[in-house]
Amino acid sequence: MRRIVVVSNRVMDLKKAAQAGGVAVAIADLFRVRPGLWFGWNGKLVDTHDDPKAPDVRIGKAVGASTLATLPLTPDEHRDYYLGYSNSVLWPVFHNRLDLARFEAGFYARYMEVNERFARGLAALVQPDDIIWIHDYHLIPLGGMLRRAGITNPIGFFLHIPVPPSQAFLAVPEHRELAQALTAYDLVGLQTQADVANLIQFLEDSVSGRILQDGRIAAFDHRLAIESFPVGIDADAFVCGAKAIPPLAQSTDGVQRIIGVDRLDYSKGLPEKFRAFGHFLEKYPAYRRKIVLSQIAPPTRESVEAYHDIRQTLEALSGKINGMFGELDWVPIHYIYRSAPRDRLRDIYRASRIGFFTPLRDGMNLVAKEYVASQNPADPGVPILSRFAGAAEQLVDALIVNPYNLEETADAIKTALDMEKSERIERYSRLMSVIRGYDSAAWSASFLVTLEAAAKERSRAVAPLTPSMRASMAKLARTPHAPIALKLGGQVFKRASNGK
Ligand code: GDG
Repeated sequence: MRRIVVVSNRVMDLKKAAQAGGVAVAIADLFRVRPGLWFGWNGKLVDTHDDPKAPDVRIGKAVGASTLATLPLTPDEHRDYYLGYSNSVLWPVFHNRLDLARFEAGFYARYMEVNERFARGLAALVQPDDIIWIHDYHLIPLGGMLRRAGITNPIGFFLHIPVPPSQAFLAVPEHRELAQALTAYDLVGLQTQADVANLIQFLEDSVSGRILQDGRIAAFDHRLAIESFPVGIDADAFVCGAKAIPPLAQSTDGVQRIIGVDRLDYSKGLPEKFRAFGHFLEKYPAYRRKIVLSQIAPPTRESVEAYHDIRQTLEALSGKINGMFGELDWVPIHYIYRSAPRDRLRDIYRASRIGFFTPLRDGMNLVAKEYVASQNPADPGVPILSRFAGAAEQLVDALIVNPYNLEETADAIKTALDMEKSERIERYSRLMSVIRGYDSAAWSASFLVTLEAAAKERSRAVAPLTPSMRASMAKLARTPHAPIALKLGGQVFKRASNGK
């Protein structure tokens, strides 16, 4: 079996990754079934690199058939590459918040420098048969840099965050360089089909990319495949059947819980969520004392300026709503400014009648999928989901809302609370079939098989698809909820439609 080289900004201990949530879990799971190398920043800062040109890579102890290879950053690199270009330029622009982007001199140069360091370190570790899978916006230029270092292996890139409309992307001063960097990959994977459309439009506008007959994009002298692979979860890790859960502290008979779990990020729409909940209490007074909103909001990127005000805004809003509607024995909003243990999250999801996930923009939103998977099949809760979360493309049986529309969001809370059990069960079953049909294992497997096929296509003149790849592609075509038809090696592999 070919070794998978996963590259991401942050690398963590494989045991800790399984507890961390999000995509770290999927990577840890992938390494359980395939030999792998995980390469990236170890989270440490060093004053200087001994040799500014040397990559400074540390090889960790192998766990099973997998190894971690990490490097530290200097404080300057962390400031300009991570907090600067990655999180003060690309993150806000990709979440369509040009107003929060800080196009500062020096950020991009350091972003390129760190990517060069990653490329030098990784190129020395790549073996001829490896498949290289690079993750996220911190590392867009890395694939092209590896190519220039002579690496001919399949190289794929997956973007976890949304692709903005072309006009917003074009505002980034280095948009041509980023476009060219993206075209160096064999495959670019995105969360949704809307993202695919945005990226193709951007490549047309930025570097005159053209769509070829086989669906790939040609730009410069490269051809790349761009497809959507919606990130899934390990559903079984959340399912607990009909098992009763221990009661939550503060749970009172007759009081229903609405749960929100979001990093404290401006993209997650937390002030809008609190306002919509306040509006619900005002508009539907009969529900007061019968409902609480528990919002878990772990802090994130606190040293980035754009994040400074969110905490204060939320504290003020929750204080205002609690002051306005609360009683001596009922507090409407429980706002928790720290993270909860992963096994506890499942119980909290399950004990909540509504899952409230209303980001203003989100690549996917795994929390919405985790919430559904944790429900009691015999008496499930209802997810309310923003139409601007990538998950809305798949989870069409959630109550889909526009988070900017307080009226609509407040009404969705009422609809969810009033929903008959039979309808809740029907919606839950359809949602679960989507979540199980394309879980985290299907996500990584479909990305990797598509990447291998796309890389073969690059050198098709000399190497046709192998029988085992052909079999994998045919299997992928039968996977429900994996969108888009593939046309590779002169053959069409049409995937099953979304089952709707
Ligand atoms: C990015 C994209 C995309 C959250 N709070 C706690 C906790 N979590 C875990 C959740 C979930 C993960 O973190 C969060 O994933 P999301 O998808 O909701 O959001 P981002 O962190 O913004 O992730 C996003 C994702 O990448 C994957 O591609 O979906 O759009 O922005 O697994 O459970 N885990 C624990 N305590 C918490 O308080 N233990």
